[in-house]
Amino acid sequence: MQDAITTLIKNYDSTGRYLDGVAIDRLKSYFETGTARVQAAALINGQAAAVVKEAGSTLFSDQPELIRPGGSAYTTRRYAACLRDMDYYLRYATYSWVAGDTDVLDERVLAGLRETYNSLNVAIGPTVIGIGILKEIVKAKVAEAGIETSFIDEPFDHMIRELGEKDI
Ligand SMILES: CCC1=C(C)/C(=C/C2=NC(=C\c3[nH]c(/C=C4\NC(=O)[C@H](C)[C@H]4CC)c(C)c3CCC(=O)O)/C(CCC(=O)O)=C2C)NC1=O
Repeated sequence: MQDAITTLIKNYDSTGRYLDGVAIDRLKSYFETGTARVQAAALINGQAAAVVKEAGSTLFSDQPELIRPGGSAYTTRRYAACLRDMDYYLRYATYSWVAGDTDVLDERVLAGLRETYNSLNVAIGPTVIGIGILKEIVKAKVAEAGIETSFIDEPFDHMIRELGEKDI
């Protein structure tokens, strides 16, 4: 698993270069947002269950066919699995803020996920929409707490991009 610093050092080391201006600027901006990243993670950790619940309600009221017979989240087992997945997306997004890198998402969340969803007939389009809903709820809460939000979108956008690449 990589973070902002190990990714950068690996990149420079592989070509035997000293850190240059570009590298220093990147490190500076990571350190400058460091406290805010940790504060945002702590804020969301404290209300993760409520965030997931709200995101689920919004998703199912926007896309009611999901919870009707034949829908991707129909039956309490599938409904619960969907909310659990939303909780995974949220928790790993907080790790990614702290790491300043999306590698943790590739490694722990996205690897093999499309194949799993396809084999279980879980709808990918609505999942992508659900991740977008999580992003908006989280961003509003972080902004409301007076914490900088510049880094909030990155992990959600990464998951949306990677998961939504094909057949939405
Ligand atoms: C930490 C990394 C990680 C992820 C991401 C993960 C996802 C994940 N979601 C699953 C199932 C599922 N995921 C969903 C999700 C949804 N259904 C919908 O209609 C919505 C669109 C969506 C919620 C937004 C559903 C319904 C299932 C159950 C499918 C089934 O077994 O029938 C499964 C199959 C095994 C299981 O049910 O536990 C995995 C592996 N597991 C992991 O360990």
